[in-house]
Amino acid sequence: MSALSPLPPGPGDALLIVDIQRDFLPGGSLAVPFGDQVIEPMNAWIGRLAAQSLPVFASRDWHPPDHCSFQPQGGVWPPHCVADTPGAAFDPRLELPANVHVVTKADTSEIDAYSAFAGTSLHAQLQALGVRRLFVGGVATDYCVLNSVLDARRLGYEVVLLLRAVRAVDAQAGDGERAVARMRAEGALVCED
Ligand code: VGL
Ligand code: ZN
Repeated sequence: MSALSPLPPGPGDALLIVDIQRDFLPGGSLAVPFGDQVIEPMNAWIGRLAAQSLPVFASRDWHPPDHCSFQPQGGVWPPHCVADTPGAAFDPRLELPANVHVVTKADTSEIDAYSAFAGTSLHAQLQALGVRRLFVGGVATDYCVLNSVLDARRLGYEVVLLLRAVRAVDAQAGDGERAVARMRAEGALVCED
């Protein structure tokens, strides 16, 4: 594993915004506590990357109405992020650039996927753009952010976790903190800006 490069974003870097969708923010059907607090820091990071014309990716949970993760289907979550509904939309306060790369995941009934890499072309797109390091934030720290970061590390990307731009479900107290510790243990650098 190579040493982490210095922090300021530059060539070879990209931003991965994980699931900043209405259903995951306060007022949504699977609201992450204080999830709306990620928007301001994330907008600042979007500005930093976009100022250098670096690529910005935004993943979205995009479930069919009978998705296997939903409680009526025997899953653990209330229905959320049903494709093409208002709850699945990116939060309108998020200042996504016009050329954002949208990554749609978990869009078949039988398969759940927390990672933005699972069943998507994200890795191929990043490779095509020569991306080696990902700045990652969004929701939820203990589910989709965690699994996306672990996959990114397995695939050999350097990862900078944007601590101010993540919030956790915390189904069990401490889940978010344990997720951050796990990401650190797998080599993610944690940025507190
Ligand atoms: C997520 C729970 C269910 C997430 C997605 O984006 O973290 N969490 N589906
Ligand atoms: Zn989901």
